Amino acid sequence: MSASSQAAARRDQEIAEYGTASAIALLNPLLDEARSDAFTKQGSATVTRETGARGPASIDVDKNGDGKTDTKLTFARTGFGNLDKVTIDSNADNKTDGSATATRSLGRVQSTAVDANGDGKNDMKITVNRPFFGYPSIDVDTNGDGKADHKLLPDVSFFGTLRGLHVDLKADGTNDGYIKFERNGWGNIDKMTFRKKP
Ligand SMILES: [Ca+2]
Ligand SMILES: [Ca+2]
Ligand SMILES: [Ca+2]
Ligand SMILES: [Ca+2]
Repeated sequence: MSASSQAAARRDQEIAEYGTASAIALLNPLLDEARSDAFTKQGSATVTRETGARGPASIDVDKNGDGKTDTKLTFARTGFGNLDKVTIDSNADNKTDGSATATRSLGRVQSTAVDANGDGKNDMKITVNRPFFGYPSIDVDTNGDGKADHKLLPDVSFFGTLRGLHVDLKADGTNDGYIKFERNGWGNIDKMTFRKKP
């Protein structure tokens, strides 16, 4: 693989995996905030990775910015390192409440079916859109009609690095929130912070 196609593969994986995690864990607080129309404290999510791995092993989400974890996501991978399943502990009591199962093609995540409350019914489908030109984005369908109700759009730097995701809460073309990625010295995503407004 050339350096530029390696960078593109990395960006694709980051958008797919951190976008999926963001949709599961971060969209709700942003939606709540949009509904209440009151600006509360900024939330954040802390990423843990296995040594040498690019994608997350687990993500601890502090939805309201009070320093306490509210939701935990744990990522299971195939032997090839591809995302397989996400376990959701929605109230951080170390008991599983739901899960999300990824569908892949050629190792890349295409979509993820989310059963957020563990009742066996899917509550949300997260799809990675890969246009012919431009960067991948994330569609979130919460009512099973095949149309996106929320969208996450990549914010890519001039040099091609993924800086974060714009959140279009109503999928109406207006960005209502922003999820910022913070990276460590090796360029891996360590932390995500989210706020209302683009
Ligand atoms: Ca909290
Ligand atoms: Ca739980
Ligand atoms: Ca469900
Ligand atoms: Ca829909």
